[in-house]
Amino acid sequence: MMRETYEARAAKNSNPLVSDIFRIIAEKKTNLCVSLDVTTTTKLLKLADDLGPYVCIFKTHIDIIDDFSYKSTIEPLVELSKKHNFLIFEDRKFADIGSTVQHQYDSGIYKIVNWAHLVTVHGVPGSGILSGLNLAAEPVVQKIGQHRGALMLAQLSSKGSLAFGEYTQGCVQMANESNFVAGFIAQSREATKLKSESVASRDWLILTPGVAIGITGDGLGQQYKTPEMAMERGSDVIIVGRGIIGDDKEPIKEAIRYREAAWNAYLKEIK
Ligand code: BMP
Repeated sequence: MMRETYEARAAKNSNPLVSDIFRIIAEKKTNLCVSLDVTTTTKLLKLADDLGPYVCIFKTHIDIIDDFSYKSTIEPLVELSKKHNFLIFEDRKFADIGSTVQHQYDSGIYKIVNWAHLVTVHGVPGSGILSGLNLAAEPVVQKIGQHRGALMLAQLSSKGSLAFGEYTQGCVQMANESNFVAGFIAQSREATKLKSESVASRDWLILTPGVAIGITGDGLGQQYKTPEMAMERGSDVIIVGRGIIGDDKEPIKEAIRYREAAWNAYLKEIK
């Protein structure tokens, strides 16, 4: 499919966080997000420093870090995000009522809202989930002057996922009614278009996980497509975990390879 450049979309987008992301992608010439699914702070920070130049966004699952502490895990990660100009995306997959997610977002040991520019959100509970998250984000946005936003899980990459069809459409409807949503986790842009379009669709940011080269699955339901396939389906940013940081990989070499594959696929499609 043909697409506009990231620069053009950055200039037009009314959501400042989405504009920032498109700008970083264009400046660093990378539409790669690496999923830092590791269980120690040392590994997390080493990968963030080594791969920082090659990514626009790092995705974390902060609750799998064995030796987590705000001071030794988050503070250096935030410093690295400034050093290498990447954004941080905590893949928290919020899925509760508004009041509960508000506290899950701003309290506890992780205090996610303080440091994660993006978080993932399920549509299952209804739109109160977005209102609750937004309530937690408002004071932080005011205080530190950074933007915050949600990516709704419109589709998942895993086999047998129940997120398709009417459910996906419901998520898009919910997203349309909230300024807190920056875009979607999805396997195709097409799925994030409303069938009954009464309001003009926003220029959503689409991130696509389940991307790897030369492997189709992981034996636990993950289903992989190549960077080219994800980009052909209208993705803006590919998310790669084990394809780059897996035990048998050389992360820098792989990050360069995936970045090139996704960036070349984008170059082929621009108007
Ligand atoms: P990997 O590339 O190693 O399979 O990792 C994929 C990452 O993306 C994981 O962190 C997983 O939680 C996340 N993810 C996914 O795989 N599919 C989805 O639909 C949504 C996700 O967040």
